[in-house]
Amino acid sequence: MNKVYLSIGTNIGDREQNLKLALQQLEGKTDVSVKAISSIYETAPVGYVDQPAFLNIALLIETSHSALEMLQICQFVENELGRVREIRWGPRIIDLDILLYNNDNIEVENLIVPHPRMFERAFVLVPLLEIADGYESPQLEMAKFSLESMNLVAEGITKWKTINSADEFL
Ligand code: A4P
Ligand code: MG
Repeated sequence: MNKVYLSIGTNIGDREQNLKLALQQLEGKTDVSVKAISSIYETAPVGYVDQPAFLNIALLIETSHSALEMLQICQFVENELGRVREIRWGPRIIDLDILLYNNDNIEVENLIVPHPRMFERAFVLVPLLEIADGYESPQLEMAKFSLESMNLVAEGITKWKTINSADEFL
């Protein structure tokens, strides 16, 4: 089985409901099993700052799908939730990004793993490290190291809701 960490973000509409719908869609896919879900964090927008605050979570998934198949699944879920791509880094109903796929380094035309911007983003690292399954991988070590140098108050990261399990959340 492959271990995949995903990051999910939303800042339009009923944000908590968007997260739930995304999770339900993922759970409904064959061979996708959600093993851990982080708390929900409210986070200040990064990149394009003139937009509402986000809710962000991280998930740990076990799957037999390849990384490219997981990307297709993520994009399918984004489309199902009605995502329209307008401004890069702009407001979105839902964004599903692959953070890590096992310990692999992948660089193909439409997929880069580890996610190229994850190590500089507290809104990714805080939820990820909450559910990180040990620090045996160099990538998680790197995530931990990167987060240590960040000021979470300055980065605008606050815990919005504690989530203990996917079952409880859905
Ligand atoms: N792509 C390449 N690598 C990956 C990967 N590891 N996972 C490609 C997912 N997709 C990957 O993504 C553009 C292309 O990236 C895809 O076609 C895919 O083939 P997109 O989702 O269509 O467009 P985007 O969301 O505008 O780009 P991206 O790269 O997902 O944006 P970012 O960099 O993730 O930024 N601030 C807060 N607080 N919270 C957020 O969640 N999110 C963003 C999005 C900006 N600011 C934010 C947040
Ligand atoms: Mg994306």
